[in-house]
Amino acid sequence: MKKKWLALLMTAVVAVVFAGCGGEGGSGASNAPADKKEGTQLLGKKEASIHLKVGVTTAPDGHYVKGLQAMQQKLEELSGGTMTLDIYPNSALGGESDMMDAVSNGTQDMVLSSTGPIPAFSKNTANWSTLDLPYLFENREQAYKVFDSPIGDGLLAEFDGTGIKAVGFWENGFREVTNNKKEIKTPADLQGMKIRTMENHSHMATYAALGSTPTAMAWGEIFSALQQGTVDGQENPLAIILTAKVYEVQKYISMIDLFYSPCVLMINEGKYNGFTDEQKKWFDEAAQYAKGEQRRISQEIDAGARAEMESKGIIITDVNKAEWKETVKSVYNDASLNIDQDLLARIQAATK
Ligand code: EAX
Repeated sequence: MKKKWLALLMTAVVAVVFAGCGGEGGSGASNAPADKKEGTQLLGKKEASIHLKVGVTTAPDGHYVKGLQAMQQKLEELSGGTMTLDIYPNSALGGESDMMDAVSNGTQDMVLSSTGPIPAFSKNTANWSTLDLPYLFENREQAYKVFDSPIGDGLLAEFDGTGIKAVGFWENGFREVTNNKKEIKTPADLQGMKIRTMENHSHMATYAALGSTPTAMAWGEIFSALQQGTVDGQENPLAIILTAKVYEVQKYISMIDLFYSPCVLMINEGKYNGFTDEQKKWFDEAAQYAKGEQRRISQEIDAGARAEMESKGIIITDVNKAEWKETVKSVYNDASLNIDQDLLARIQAATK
């Protein structure tokens, strides 16, 4: 009899110990502090009365999420803990195109999206194809100068009436091309390669002009596509290639800096308009602060990414960008891209 009680007691002790560990789905998880991860979500303070659900396609330790965490913290500070962000990385809420639709119809509060799906989103945003032209910006300073100017404000205002309020331009970065076959030094090396691009006509036209076969798909599909050979390569900033661990399936990176890619913070228009004036002030201030933080974090990750990946055996190649610029300049005359020549002229004047 005594042994049976002892066995029952031991079982009870073991059950209590495991429950307290709070693993991903363990009973302890429900006791985890609200601002700790649950799955891959990065949830704001449970006590907040307003939780804004924001999705990204990027990894939890990437520059998109870290910028949103800076906004989450600042918003909690400014609002006295009454407002916060619940952050969903890794395409948990879908691809960028899906999430833009969800924010527009109000089934999702916010998204931080690259410009990939924007040109197709609404007739109001036809201008955005212009932003994704190759070699439009030589460096970050030129990009920030344009996006933080009345030119950028005018582009954000194009979303008015679409169900989305476009809040600000954050940073994705200069996009480099990767593949698993060989070093790419000149456009000729890309001939015949299938390259995954964003769902973006300017990017697709550019990779076609380089002699490759552009294949548009949502970011969440990239790993299976690379592993199945549906595509030979992809293109993204080093910060994405590093933090999404693309280098684990792509041996070669060529520093072509083909596009400067911003990303855009968006909130459902009705959700924002429903805030009190004070809540709008807190939200706007937190978003403005986080934009600077996110750009700084992007630069930090980018600065260390090359050395980190080269230390893992990745072959990173510098190219003669003049040759690449010459090869893709025809894209600027591609009538199918609906390029806004006036906007292009204003951007080029601002970056002189
Ligand atoms: O927005 O789809 C892409 O390649 C984007 O750069 C990525 O999802 C981050």
